Amino acid sequence: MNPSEHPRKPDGQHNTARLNRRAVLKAGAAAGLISTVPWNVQRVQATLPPEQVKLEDPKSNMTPFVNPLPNPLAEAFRMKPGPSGNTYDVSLVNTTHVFHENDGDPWETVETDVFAYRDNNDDSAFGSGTFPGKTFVVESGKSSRVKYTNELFDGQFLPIDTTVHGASGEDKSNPRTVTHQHGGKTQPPSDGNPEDTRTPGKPQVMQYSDINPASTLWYHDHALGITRLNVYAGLAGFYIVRDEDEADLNLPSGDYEIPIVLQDRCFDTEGNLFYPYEGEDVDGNPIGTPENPRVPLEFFGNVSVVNGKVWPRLEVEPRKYRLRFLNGSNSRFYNLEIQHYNGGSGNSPTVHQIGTDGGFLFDGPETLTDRLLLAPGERADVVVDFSGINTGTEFLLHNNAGSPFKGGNFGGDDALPDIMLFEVVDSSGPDNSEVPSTLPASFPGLEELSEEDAVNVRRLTLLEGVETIPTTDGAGTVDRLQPRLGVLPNLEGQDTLDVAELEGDLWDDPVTEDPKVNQAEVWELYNFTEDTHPIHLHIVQFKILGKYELVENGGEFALDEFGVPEREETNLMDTNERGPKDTVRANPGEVTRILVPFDTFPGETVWHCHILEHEDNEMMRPMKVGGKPNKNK
Ligand SMILES: [Cu+2]
Repeated sequence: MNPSEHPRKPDGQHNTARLNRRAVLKAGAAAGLISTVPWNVQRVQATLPPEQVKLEDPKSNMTPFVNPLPNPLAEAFRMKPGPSGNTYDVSLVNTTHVFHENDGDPWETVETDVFAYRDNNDDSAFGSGTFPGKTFVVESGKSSRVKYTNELFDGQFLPIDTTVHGASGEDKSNPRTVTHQHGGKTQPPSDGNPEDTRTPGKPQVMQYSDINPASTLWYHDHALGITRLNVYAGLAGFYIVRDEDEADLNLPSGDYEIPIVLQDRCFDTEGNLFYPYEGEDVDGNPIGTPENPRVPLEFFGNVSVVNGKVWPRLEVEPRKYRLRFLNGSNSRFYNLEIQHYNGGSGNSPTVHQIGTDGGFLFDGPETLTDRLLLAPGERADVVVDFSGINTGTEFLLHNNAGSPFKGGNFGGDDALPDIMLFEVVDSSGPDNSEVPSTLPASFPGLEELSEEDAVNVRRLTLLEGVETIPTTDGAGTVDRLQPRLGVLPNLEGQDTLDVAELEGDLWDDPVTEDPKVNQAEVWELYNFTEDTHPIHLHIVQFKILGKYELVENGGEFALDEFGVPEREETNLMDTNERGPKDTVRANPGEVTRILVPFDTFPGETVWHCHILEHEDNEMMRPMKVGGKPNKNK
């Protein structure tokens, strides 16, 4: 279908300009001319209204479950290396993306301003920038080099809060960017440090060692104070590592292996991406104006966008599929189940989880009897077996995680329940793939690594502080909540802990986490807030030791004779968390204990909450591997 036949409604100059641009792209691609088109003169100025109106009933404009789900591992969707085979040339660009297309809908074609990674080695229209970004597919052990050039000359169209760290009014016309390889054991200069940013016109070369084993990594923007906006606008994609152990497993492959990135978005009444300009003060009153935006505490969208498409649909044969789930949302958690749609009945597919963030499960495949819970940043590698299911049967990928997620709030009105649809179609041939009975050790030694191997225990805190910021008219000040990390102080001699006395540390405070390379440490994450926070450590893969409820005493947390918070004995971690991890859900009122082998590269990097609204407002700390001497316990 030619998009110009179905202009997005309402019609207007804005819309026409976009469609013209897309037509130019298509014509250029057909003529093989894309690489010679001077991109800087094709720019379409963002003409967003000063105050956007959020679309409250998106399903009335966009019929769900009609957009085919793209496969980010399809040949056209892969980032193309240059002639040497391991160098990539990528530009970060303003472009447009079709989120939804359906003849007869009030919005037949939703074509929207986005940020995208453009593949400069791909002359096809597909190379001009996709949402999500094209997929890197690399072999473990072979290093690669990526040049990322910021070409976001049209600026940022989403509301910037200039009161959070790193952000300024300059980001509107000259948005900073830096690309982080999430989950990679990466040399810190190429890790994507939030302060190592580039402005439009500037390139940044990243050297990836790619020593990770077969795993579902991803890449996304990480610019200090505007990460949530850059990622929301489109700067995220898959980074798939392959190895021989994985190839020997005979897992579903080709068309039957599909990475799936779950994101939630809002649109405005014109079809633009909508991101709120309002946050709230400590009393819950809205703060922020279109001219002086304030970051929300979290962002939750009312539209499910999967692999860049609104409420998509995937036709599946009655056979096994390998689905690599990534929660790429800003704040939303997903608790997923594949359930019969529209009152259907009969067999349901079996779901076998084989991998976590950084590789295969330690204990072999696990057949899930419960839902699959994923926090922002987490991945799950699963084999879904649709065999024996009748043609025509439809299944909904259903979510029941509340927002904000507090560890156990399921099934409320604040979930985004509908994610995507599976429809079983006729088989095209036999399924020779397998669910393996055992899985290779992704990181030999990680499973066996024990607490006794650790040189120390760091006791770290997750807190809610209060910060004072200027009112939007500049005439006064207002207090708002600020999520923070910190170090648990020495509390020896106290019986209880009054959380209000803890202040935590800010991004600019001196480094306190200073592990040494090739030493293991236990990190205890004490979550004294009311929400679950996904804590992400850069450049490592760790294992979770356990999650334990903290003992409360008269409304305060009880301390033992050494001043350490007391914990219950029951380990609350899930069995499918036993695998290589780089992001862990730290639940409220619990201590989450992880064992981190810093068998990585020395240098300065970061750890943070992967709720992007938290990360952008101080819930992030520097970490220096191999820096200051360790104080052994
Ligand atoms: Cu958080």
